[in-house]
Amino acid sequence: MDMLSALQALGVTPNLISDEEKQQLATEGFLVIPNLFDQSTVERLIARMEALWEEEGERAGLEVHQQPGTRRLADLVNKGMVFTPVWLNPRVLAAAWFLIGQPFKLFSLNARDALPGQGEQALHADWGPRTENEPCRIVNSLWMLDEFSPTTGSTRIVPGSQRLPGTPSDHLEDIDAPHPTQRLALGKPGTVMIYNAHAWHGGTRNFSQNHRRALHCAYVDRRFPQQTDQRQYLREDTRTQLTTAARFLLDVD
Ligand SMILES: O=C(O)CCC(=O)C(=O)O
Repeated sequence: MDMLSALQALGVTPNLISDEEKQQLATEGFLVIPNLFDQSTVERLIARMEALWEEEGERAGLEVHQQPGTRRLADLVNKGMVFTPVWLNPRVLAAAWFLIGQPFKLFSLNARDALPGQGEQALHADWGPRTENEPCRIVNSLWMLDEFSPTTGSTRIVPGSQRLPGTPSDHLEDIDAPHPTQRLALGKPGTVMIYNAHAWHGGTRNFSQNHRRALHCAYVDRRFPQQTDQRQYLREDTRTQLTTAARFLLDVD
């Protein structure tokens, strides 16, 4: 199978992302889509994630990394078919295809919950130092499962920073400080922010007393390694439930 046939089989067409949305992705580096998934999906995803946090305890997130001030989960591809519509969402795949412009695959599917009073991160990209004019290698999508407001630990992102070479530290004195042009990804549960993950971004502090749970679903140019190597991690019971196109997206056959 090739990329175009896989995308076609998964219901992806270029017009799932409008010209205006493409323009925003190209210039600002991110796009916020409200109501991409409904309340019952939010509830089913949260129920499974909470069960996994309970079950995995101190090991939760270890396949990728743990982070003080947060609860994390990793390799969600193999932890419930409830997550399959997330990593196979046609609109997000259309945006990834538009931005990467090369055959791509799933990079990782993780969860992150910024705990009350914690969760702030330095500005960073989800890639190493960007070389001059390097094309987009990686696209991330952030699935909001709790409300993202200015006080609940929303993600900040610096529009246009996806075009800058190097790392945020090459340009900024203090990568922890608020950036003058940063924007907050805001939305109700069911909202998704898709972003060129070379753009500088980071979690902010959750000033509320509530959870701030999100899924991070990222895609990478096929020529680069996955964060979670599905040739190593794919479980047989997951494999048997996936179509050829879905397996192509995991790069497992
Ligand atoms: O969850 C968020 O707000 C962003 C998290 C993030 O960028 C990261 O963990 O690298």
